[in-house]
Amino acid sequence: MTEENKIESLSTENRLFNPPTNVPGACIKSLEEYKAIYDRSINDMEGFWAERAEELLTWDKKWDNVLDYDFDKPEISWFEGGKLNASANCLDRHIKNGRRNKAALIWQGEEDHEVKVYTYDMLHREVCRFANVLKKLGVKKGDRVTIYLPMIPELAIAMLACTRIGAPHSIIFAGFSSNSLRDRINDCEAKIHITGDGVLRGGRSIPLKPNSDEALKECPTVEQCIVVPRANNEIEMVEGRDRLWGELMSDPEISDDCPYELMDSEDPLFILYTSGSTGKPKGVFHTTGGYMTYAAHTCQWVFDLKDDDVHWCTADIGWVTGHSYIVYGPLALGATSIMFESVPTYPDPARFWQVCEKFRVNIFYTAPTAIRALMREGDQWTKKYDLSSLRILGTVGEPINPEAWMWYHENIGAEKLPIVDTWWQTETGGHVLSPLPYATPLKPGSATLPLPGIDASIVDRHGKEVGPNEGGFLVINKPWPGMLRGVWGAPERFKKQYFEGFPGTYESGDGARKDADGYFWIMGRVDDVINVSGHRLGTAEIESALVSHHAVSEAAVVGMPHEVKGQSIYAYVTLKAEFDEDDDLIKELRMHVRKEIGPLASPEVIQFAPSLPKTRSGKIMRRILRKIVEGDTSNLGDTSTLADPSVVTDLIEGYEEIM
Ligand code: 6R9
Repeated sequence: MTEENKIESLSTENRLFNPPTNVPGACIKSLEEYKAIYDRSINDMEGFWAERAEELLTWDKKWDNVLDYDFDKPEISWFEGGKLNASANCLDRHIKNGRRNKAALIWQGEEDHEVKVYTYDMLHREVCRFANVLKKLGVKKGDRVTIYLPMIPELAIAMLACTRIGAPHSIIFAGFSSNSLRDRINDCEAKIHITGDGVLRGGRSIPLKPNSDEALKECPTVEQCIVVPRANNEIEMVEGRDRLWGELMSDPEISDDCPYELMDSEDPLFILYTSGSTGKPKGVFHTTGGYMTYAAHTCQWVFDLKDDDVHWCTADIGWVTGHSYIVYGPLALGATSIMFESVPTYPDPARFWQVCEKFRVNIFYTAPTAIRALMREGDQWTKKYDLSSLRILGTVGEPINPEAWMWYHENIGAEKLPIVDTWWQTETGGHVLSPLPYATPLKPGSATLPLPGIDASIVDRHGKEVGPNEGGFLVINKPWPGMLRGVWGAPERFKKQYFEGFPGTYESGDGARKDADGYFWIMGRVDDVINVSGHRLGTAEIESALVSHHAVSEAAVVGMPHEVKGQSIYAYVTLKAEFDEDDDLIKELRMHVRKEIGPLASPEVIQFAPSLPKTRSGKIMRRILRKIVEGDTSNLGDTSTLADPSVVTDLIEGYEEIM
């Protein structure tokens, strides 16, 4: 029986893949080099980060103090006294240093022929113009602007324009409902709201403006609403409140030049609401100097990003991944970043690979959910295009099941490319646990080692470090520049959520174990742990055992109330396209899990599900699945953040048929 304060691990994964080492020009060339840098970064944390901040960013005034912090209060401040501007770091300095005509953003629209390329100079001009528009509308340093747009260039332009004038932006996924939108706008008390007429997604057109209109009825702080046409929808303009982007931008009074605001290192840069929880949204906020240092630092080392690389992160900018690895990280480094409007399966499941070939993509970063979805469609799609430009692959968002990792490795990585499985959170600002592509030996399913500057541990409920392969709570012992500085307007919540559980450390909320080589294996959210007869099991290992069966493409497990065991395992399973749902397969899957990781983990019930409830960023919402198996469907919490709320109705029907 597991001790009450730990999580039991059943995993048997032990494949190892060595990276190419001593690659000429690589940022970090070997495991030894990583270890030396890591040790230094922990022993001389301030010295390490001061060097990185100096090297990566242009500061208008250097800081007085590298770090001040107290996790008990909590208060964290990096590079106090330093002055800089994020948009100047992403644009102005590149224009002066020879990248003026380099592609900054390549926008690939929903249809293949829709491409827009913005050079650094062009992007700078658009950003300055829109910054001037915002100023003309009365936006001042410190005012908040909410952005609710599809993946179109105006989204990146608007966010950089906000940072240029020191107005924190809060981007809200264009998939969120009017209620979610309203709550977020009110929570940050936005002055200006930017919206679109609609979203194009996989051949469908989804209206957006009506959601904004509905929300704004109850948002007293919003003075003006700016509308960007994209989907050819008819736009109903509210007199006195609504303005069209194009009209504002073509105003002859608007200049191409907008001097940037000098920001203090600790001035807020943006607020981003974390999705998926019930109750009041949580506005995680980041500040200028630390976040920018961290985004640039991780983008450079984890992707080994070089000047002539084409970097493609497939995330939506409404998710933190898009903030850090489509916009702020790549642009701070002067790279070329692709912004993709569409979905992986439109017009067919080869879209990602076709876009990789088309733009000769070097670094490709996506989510396990996308990999599993494409794996489900079969291998034939990956073979249609030339993927030889790819150099580094990455994943983020959920634990990648070893089988999905192997599929990615074999079909996209030609069995040789490094895969960086990056573990991090909205709150961490950038990657925290991750391989370095030319240094770290890889184990499928492990986010491997902490990045330099990160002091992470696995502890039991009392904060005591656990032994090798014992599961526990993942905490971070020291601050890092990219960590959140607060929950907007809710200092008590900030303290309670992240610093009270394990005093003196940052609490991530994830369960994990560290193996004998010091590799981290994420076991899932601590809230999702399943307690079977006193054995506390993480979701990730059981799901991975299911996905390792050749018929399965995706699985989600939750705890179902059980008279004797306390909880038993209820599994939702999505099959690959060519397999049929039948009772024999259910038996086979149970046996398979039993064989892979043991009888304890064998699911009591298996329900076939053509799709699973996911957030817009592709995370399985186990909270909803748990409610279903607890028979508590009257109160599913906020389901409006789901990518497709109708999935839930199907699952409830399926559950009722079985039980
Ligand atoms: C960047 C992002 C954070 C949560 C995090 C964890 C899960 C993210 C992961 C991963 C295993 C990885 N997560 N990356 N789990 N391996 N490589 O996703 O931010 O939306 O705030 O989610 O996502 O559970 O705590 P966010």
